[in-house]
Amino acid sequence: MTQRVSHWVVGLGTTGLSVVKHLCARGLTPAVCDTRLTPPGAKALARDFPKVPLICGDLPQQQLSQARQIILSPGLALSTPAIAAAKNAGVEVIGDIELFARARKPSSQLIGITGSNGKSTVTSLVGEMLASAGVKVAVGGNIGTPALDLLEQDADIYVLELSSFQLETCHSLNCTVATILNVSEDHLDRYPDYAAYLAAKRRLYQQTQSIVANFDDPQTWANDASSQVSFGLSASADWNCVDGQLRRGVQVFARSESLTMLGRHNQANALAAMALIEACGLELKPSLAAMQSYPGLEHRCQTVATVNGVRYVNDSKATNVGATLAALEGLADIDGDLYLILGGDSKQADLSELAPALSNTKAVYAFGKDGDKLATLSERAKVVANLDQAVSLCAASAKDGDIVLLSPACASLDMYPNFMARGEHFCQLVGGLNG
Ligand code: UMA
Ligand code: ADP
Repeated sequence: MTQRVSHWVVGLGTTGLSVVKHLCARGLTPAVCDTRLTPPGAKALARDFPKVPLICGDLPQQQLSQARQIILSPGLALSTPAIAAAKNAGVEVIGDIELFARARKPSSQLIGITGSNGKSTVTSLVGEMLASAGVKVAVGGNIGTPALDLLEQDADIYVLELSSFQLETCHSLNCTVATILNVSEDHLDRYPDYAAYLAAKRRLYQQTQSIVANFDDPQTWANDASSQVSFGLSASADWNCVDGQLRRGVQVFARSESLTMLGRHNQANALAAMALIEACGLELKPSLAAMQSYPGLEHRCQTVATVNGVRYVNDSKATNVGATLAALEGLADIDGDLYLILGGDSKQADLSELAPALSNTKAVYAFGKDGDKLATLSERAKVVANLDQAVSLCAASAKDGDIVLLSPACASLDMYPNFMARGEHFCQLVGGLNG
């Protein structure tokens, strides 16, 4: 490629493809590069955008440094040498979310949702609640549909799930309301330290008109806490849960037992969703039935089956310690014994916070890359070869009234393509047990 290219799209996954589509629709012809030899979007690019060149393997550092703009996919860090060099040379480096912010119609409202856990649940819950109230709503971002693809829908409100990676490369979102649901250790394989991860999340608050914060997690508070609306499980939060009632101040909106979603953390998620909708200036009443009947998303604390009286729960999306702690807390009151399956890649997290919670379990089975580390957390923990062995050992010991919980506290990528595949494997193994 001899001609100087003004726009480079770096990364050709779902984000990269959506960026190419967006730029081409505006009459630009970008070039694309990806460090992977066969990036997932390569076939679609050749089919739909045959004039867009693609370089795979080493990033073309010299050409990137001569670009006008680089649109970086979230899977690649800003510190990637070729990207850092281009930035130092004065090239604008942004992500797909920044492009979305610049292109959305000014009259639309935007709800931005980040946090270590609960993002997808709250994002889809808010989407369902708004849709049931007749609002034209589009839901996407880190949850799956790339933000730029949402522009094809004529929405009045956009609801975006935003990862810390996406927040690193945007600065002009201008959300109507934004929330950081909670922050606990995650992605420490990508950040130099926890402070850097938290700082990436907090960038969201510089790009919003109003803030919904978690009363129980000061890391999520606005710099000027008097300007925020809070949600939390204590009476002191603006949106609170007292005596089994979900309330705004003392006004009751629903009973917590009316929620289909299980666990205390999902009560907090419902409060956050109501606070976000209120901040858009909308009545909540038309959305409450949808909130109550919302079943939650697959692979998040989901009962898969009950076999011989033993309940099997799939929480494969628990890819960090905070999510597994929430699941264990949610199941703390069961009458029977709890068997826990942990395992995968901890992403260099400090796992020690899990240790006290393991005292409530009957047995813990750990597998995968960090199986050995996980097994040192409790005397009840044993290393096993894989999920198959973990499920069969649980099934051999568990009795009527017990629970077997897959809540790995780790990413799945050491053994599975993604957390969905891990959760489906668990469902399959449970399906194969003799009832
Ligand atoms: N990669 C390379 N070389 C490249 C580009 C990417 O090796 O040149 C690798 C990355 O390190 C990563 C993988 O390829 O492991 C995917 O990266 P990507 O940027 O191509 O990802 P997309 O397919 O565009 O998907 C991204 C989000 N993925 C990530 O941030 C890693 C998706 O979130 C998101 O749904 C999608 O954009 C649409 O917005 C997934 C995710 O795992 C669910 N997110 C992380 C999380 O939730 O913990 C942040
Ligand atoms: P995210 O998109 O942030 O990963 P999800 O809604 O997909 O969040 O849930 C991921 C994991 O976190 C699941 O194991 C789920 O049970 C758990 N979880 C959901 N909401 C919360 C919360 N508010 N606090 C802690 N854990 C949560």
